[in-house]
Amino acid sequence: MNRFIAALVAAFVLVAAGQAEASTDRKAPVEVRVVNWKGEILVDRPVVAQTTSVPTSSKALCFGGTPSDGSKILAGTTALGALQRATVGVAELRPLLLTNAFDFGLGVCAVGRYAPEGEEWWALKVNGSLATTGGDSTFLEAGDRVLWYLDQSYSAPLPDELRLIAPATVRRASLTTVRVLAYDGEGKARPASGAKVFVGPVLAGVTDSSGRITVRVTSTVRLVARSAGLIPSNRSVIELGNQTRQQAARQG
Ligand code: B12
Repeated sequence: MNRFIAALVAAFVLVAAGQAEASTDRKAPVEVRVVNWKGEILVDRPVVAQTTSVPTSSKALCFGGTPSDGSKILAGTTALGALQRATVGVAELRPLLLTNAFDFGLGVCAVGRYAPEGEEWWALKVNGSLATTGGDSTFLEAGDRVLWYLDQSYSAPLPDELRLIAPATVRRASLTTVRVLAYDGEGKARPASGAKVFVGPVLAGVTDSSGRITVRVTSTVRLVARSAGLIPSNRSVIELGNQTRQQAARQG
């Protein structure tokens, strides 16, 4: 009997721990990038997205229909809510111009001063795949990677999206191998060979046929990968563990 109670208590503790972890996860950030077809990275930051209010506008006519001025509360963590929060404090990306003219959800016409002209349009990708629902009904999990991309033309296929994978920290100044992948619209990844990898503003070199390149890390650095005609990668930071500890020791 005692064993039965002990098992019951253990099971309860496990469930409670699982729930605590799940609720922590909900507060964990998603990664939001806003990029245009000229290759400008307008935002790349983690966001703790939660219930968010967004404006709608009678001037949001990019999809046609008859939108109206108002606002909508987006419950939970959505790709549109994440965009709204990621652009806080970035004057050129505010406000969002959103249409509510369609019963299946909100559409993004403009992100601040980035308003599509001609055949341009704002596309939404999550974890490399084109979303099949609008931003307000695309729900996110902790750690998801959201890309809002101002594409040059809806008549041409969307360019592949680069992703740079690097260790978050290295223990000492060293040569470090990073990898670059290219995702198509369906989220299928392939090695991105011939991609240029920049360490800060400096070109470190070009990836090999497996998408890899070795870079020298002597301090905390920020990397980005670019390739003509493709969507530039996330900005990836590699921290130098030693330096962080030394700095902490000096400050302490
Ligand atoms: C053409 C099209 C587009 C074009 C529209 C512009 C143009 N000049 O043609 C472009 C490429 C811009 C587009 C974009 C997107 N689209 Co679209 N699109 C369509 C498509 C294939 C045809 C629409 C159409 O012409 N209907 C005929 C006309 C006469 O009817 P209409 O009501 O006036 O059509 C308008 C609306 O559909 C509106 N529209 C189109 N897409 C979307 C998406 C959202 C979220 C909203 C609010 C409005 C909207 O634009 C149309 C014409 O201007 C439909 C699929 C379908 N067969 O309906 C998908 C469809 C409407 N799109 C869809 C989606 C998901 C998107 C994107 C979110 C994709 C993405 N991952 O980025 C984006 C919108 C992102 C944003 N900025 O908010 C979904 C919507 C599903 C849902 N329940 O949310 C559909 C149903 C496709 C699907 N997955 O099955 N789209």
